[in-house]
Amino acid sequence: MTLKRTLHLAPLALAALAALLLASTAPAHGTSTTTITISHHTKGCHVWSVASGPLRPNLLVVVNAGSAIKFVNNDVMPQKLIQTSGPKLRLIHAAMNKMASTTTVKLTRKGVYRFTTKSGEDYRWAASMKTIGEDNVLHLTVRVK
Ligand SMILES: [Cu+2]
Repeated sequence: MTLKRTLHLAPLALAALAALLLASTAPAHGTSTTTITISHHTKGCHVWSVASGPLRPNLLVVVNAGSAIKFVNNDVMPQKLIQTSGPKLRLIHAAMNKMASTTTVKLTRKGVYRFTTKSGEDYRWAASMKTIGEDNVLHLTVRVK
């Protein structure tokens, strides 16, 4: 009974959700969402990149206050986002422990924020993947102006 009702309402709910998503992604006053993706790399095991830009262990991003950064973990192991300095943030879902896990950080206060990640063990299906050299420690500096 409940299931039938839910299914019947699904198209409406989807439309409402789509409208919400559109509203929340519209930039206001120069704020935006920057996507930073962690990916697997043979040399150094993992790197990250801003908006599909160059793959590096160290990144610098400058954004306006009120902007957000969305992290996507496409590495073959869990990556936990850790803030090491800057105005204190409450990180939600910081442990990105599945393929394509994400966490979004909203930066409302001006300042310089620094982040790193703590890597976990390779996912079982990726255990045979070989890497060259020491594993990178990822560092990100975000300047919010
Ligand atoms: Cu890795």
